[in-house]
Amino acid sequence: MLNDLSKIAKQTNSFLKKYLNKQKYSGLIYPMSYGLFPGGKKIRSKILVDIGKIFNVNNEHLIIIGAAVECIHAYSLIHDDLPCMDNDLTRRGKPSMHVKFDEATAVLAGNSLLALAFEILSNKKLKIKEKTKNILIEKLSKCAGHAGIAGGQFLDLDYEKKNIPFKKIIDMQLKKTGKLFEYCSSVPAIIKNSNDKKIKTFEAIGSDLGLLFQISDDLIDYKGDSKKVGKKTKKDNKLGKATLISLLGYKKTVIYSEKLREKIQKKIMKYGQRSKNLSETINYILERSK
Ligand code: GRG
Repeated sequence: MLNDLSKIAKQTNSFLKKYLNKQKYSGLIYPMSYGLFPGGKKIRSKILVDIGKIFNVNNEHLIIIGAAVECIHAYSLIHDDLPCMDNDLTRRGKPSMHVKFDEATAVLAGNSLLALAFEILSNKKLKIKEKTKNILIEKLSKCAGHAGIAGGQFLDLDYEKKNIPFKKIIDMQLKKTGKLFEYCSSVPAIIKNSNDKKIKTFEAIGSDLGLLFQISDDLIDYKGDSKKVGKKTKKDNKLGKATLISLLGYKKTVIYSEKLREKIQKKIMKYGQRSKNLSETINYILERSK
């Protein structure tokens, strides 16, 4: 298990619990909590914190931004499981949101988590410069929308049971999964007011990390240890999903993922000891699929 992943997960959950407790009561608070807790690994927050270490960013800020990202991520999983999307009955080791409640509740709790993410980012608890905050809010909106996660999911569904070429599969995965990783990887550079070149460098590292994570997720689905991931596996093949495995086969996909890992490790090597945690996270992402 990765060094401080569970510590980051605890800090993120603790922030989110306190934040939800302070909300005015509504019938959606319970379903929203169901979608957030105990929650998943918090790998996106971990990447924020790891890269925050390279830039020496205040951890408290990163936990709050990570909490916002985790709300969007939780939302995407709730909608991903809906019958009109991937129709999954289990998530994070328990019944999916629409199974536990109903479809309308899953749609509305998901939407509420998306809104909550932006409420958290714009809240005064996040004590960073207003100008930086605006940049972070604008960037996260773009990552979540049609050019990001929602657009990627649209392609994922559109590509089912079709022969999709390599470039299009990668583009879809970079949107569906890569965009949130890209976001998390660039936040520390943005907070430190780095130049565009540096921000772009870390966005590219994030895209690669997201792609690596998605490929690893696909490999796990292919190998099929459902206990390990808390959701049904061997689903991609049944649904006719366009993945690197469906295009290249299992072995070639493993080779591709190993090369991608090497590429990212090389890129971060120059940060020396400060990138040690990130380097461990990169290895963890791929080791999970073995
Ligand atoms: C606009 C946010 C938004 C969503 C609407 C439904 C949808 C469009 C997008 C779904 C995108 C999706 C499900 C991508 C898959 C990403 C992925 C590999 C998820 C698994 O992430 P983990 O393993 O999950 O980090 P845990 O449970 O650990 O948090």
